Amino acid sequence: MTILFAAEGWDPAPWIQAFGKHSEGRRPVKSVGQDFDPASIHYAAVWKPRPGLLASLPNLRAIFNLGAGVDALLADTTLPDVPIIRIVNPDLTVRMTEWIVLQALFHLRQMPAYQAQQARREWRQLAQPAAREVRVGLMGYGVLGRDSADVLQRLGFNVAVWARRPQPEADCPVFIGKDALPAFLARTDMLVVLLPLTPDTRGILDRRLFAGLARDGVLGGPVLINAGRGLLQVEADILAALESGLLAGASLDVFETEPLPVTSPLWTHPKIVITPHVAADSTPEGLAGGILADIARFERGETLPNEVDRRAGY
Ligand code: NDP
Ligand code: OXD
Repeated sequence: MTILFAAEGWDPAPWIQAFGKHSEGRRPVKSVGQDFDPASIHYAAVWKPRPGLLASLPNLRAIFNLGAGVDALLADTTLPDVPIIRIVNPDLTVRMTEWIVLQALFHLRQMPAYQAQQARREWRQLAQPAAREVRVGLMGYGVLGRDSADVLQRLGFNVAVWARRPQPEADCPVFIGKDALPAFLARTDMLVVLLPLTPDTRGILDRRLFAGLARDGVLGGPVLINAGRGLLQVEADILAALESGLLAGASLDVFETEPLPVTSPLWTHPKIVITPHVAADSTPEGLAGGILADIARFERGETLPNEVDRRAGY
């Protein structure tokens, strides 16, 4: 019951070591590039594997995606019909919440303006709105969104969420589906995006959406924080919105093209904070034990909680 590790551009050594450690050497692991018999592979732990690779494994039983987002994996039209399990892990969730909270506080506490003042050696105290005065609108209330919403609420932010289906457990206002989007946007000063990339969400962060955001907030204009996927956003529209004042600032971890090309005007825009798709990393130590535990459950015939719904695309 061998695992194949296939993650383009990642060093396989720490992953093989982590799988070895957590299975006490009982679960053989091969990586792409090593010699292996395709028929010996029963599980694959992958990140953006070469299209066609998984279809070439005749005895594959399940695919473990080494990230929370499965858009790149589902783009492989030859994927075999076996369960796809995506990463849901406290380690990754906490890292994402750290990044979201960091960006929310950065904009709340006017850090872009203070950084510009520092560069000019200018001592000027700006207005300091309270978190409770800021209406956060969180698009995507899944594993990551729920944790971010929880911590933002504890910091005092006035949080509402937008999702596809009803969220009976939510302890904040919930807006469901396209029909509710205008009302959700109209009460949003800080738009936090933790959506997956699907045919329904591609390009959703565009000029029309920005025009629907609240214009009467305490931040001097709406702020966009996107850690979902780059293809959710139309970057030309973000730049135009920042120029016209439709947006007052943005924090972006994900981009239409990654790595972000050196020629992109986003790099030097004074109102944009850029990080290179690092909001929440997958580490071997953080993930290998969970994958092995899932494989054990799968082999006992139990259903796995984080199976991807291929039709919904996430
Ligand atoms: P989940 O699948 O748990 O949650 C997705 C959420 O998005 C759900 O609330 C879902 O609604 C909502 N959603 C999906 N489609 C729509 C739609 N058409 N309209 C409204 N809401 C929609 O995902 P996670 O929280 O685990 O992860 C979210 C995304 O974060 C990943 O897909 C990935 O792209 C990104 N990510 C980015 C990382 C980074 O480092 N930048 C790291 C990890 C993840 P419902 O609840 O109704 O199903
Ligand atoms: C993920 C990512 O989906 O790293 O986990 O973006």
